[in-house]
Amino acid sequence: MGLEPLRQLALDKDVKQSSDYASDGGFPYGADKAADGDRFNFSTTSGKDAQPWWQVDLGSVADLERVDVYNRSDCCADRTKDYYVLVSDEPFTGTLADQLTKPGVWSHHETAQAGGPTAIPVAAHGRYVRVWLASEKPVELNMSEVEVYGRARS
Ligand SMILES: [Ca+2]
Repeated sequence: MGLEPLRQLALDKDVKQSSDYASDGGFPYGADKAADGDRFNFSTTSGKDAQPWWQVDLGSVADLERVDVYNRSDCCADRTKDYYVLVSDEPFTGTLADQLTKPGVWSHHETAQAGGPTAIPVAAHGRYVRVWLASEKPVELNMSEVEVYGRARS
């Protein structure tokens, strides 16, 4: 039995974010914009919540190797810094602090501003991947894409 191939598992999967940025003329900055394969659009939270987050449900548990976080590239990249990437088999519940002490939750803290991309090595299995800003002050979380590389379990 060989290894399953390494794939980008987040594309077009179920996503959500802690809040949505309201704008005139429709809603162009939904959570789906960070998992649609287009690095020129972006997702944005409302800017009114502290510790905003974005997450993807991969649909099933996979063995993960890397998460690539692509920051928004046209503006406002300084918002996406000092963040955690979390991986879990189970849905996330509670606060960021709760998750960081919860058994079975893998986490990585990245202090630097996200790049294009920032590649985060992951050594964990999981179904849910969340990017969570640590900021206690309300701020927008904006990202152009989050790519999750791993191997499906056969
Ligand atoms: Ca995108």
